[in-house]
Amino acid sequence: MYRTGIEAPERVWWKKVGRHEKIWVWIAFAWCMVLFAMMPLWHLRGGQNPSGIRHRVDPAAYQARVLEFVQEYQVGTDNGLPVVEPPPGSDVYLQASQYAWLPVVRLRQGAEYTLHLSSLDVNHGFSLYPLNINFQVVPGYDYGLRIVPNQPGEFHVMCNEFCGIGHHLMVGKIIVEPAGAAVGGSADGLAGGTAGGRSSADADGGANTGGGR
Ligand SMILES: [Cu+2]
Repeated sequence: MYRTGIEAPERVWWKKVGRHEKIWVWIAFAWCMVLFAMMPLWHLRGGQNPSGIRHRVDPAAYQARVLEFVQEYQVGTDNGLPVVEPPPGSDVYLQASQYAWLPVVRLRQGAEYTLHLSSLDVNHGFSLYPLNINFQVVPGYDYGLRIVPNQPGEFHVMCNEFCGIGHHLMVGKIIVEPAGAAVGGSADGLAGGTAGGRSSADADGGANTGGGR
């Protein structure tokens, strides 16, 4: 017998979707909706948004502000870099450029500061070793993070965004004085052995662990 295209096929000629497959489709759909809802939820309730202010800034103006900050509060030098000790509650200006963090900052445990971060040239990444802190440093933008240092010690500021040939050398320093220690004094003695050979090894470690973004 011949069949032609004019004859209609049987009414239900396809195989119906199985019950289990339907269940899986609904589970997958429900999970997609959960993830979809999590995006705004993370933004609003995740506690991961920057804590402070952010606005546009001209890199030259930012550099000038950093120099002003250094002149106002410099207390010494550390391997040729100015060491700056601003009073509690003040604005702290940290400048990223190829391939240095400027200045070295000395803070007080338990005091609140607004830590400003900006770059003069390309994107850099602020990560505080050995803590798990990570922040983008973008030219043209001033990010002011409200911070309260809660543990004393010397912390290395690593660049974790590949920024050029000298990226691995880009190591800065933040010193946190324990609460109750005497304020002021020279920072020359603080350079010690940490700013030389060891810090470049730290920079390699920081670049490897932080560069995966
Ligand atoms: Cu870098």
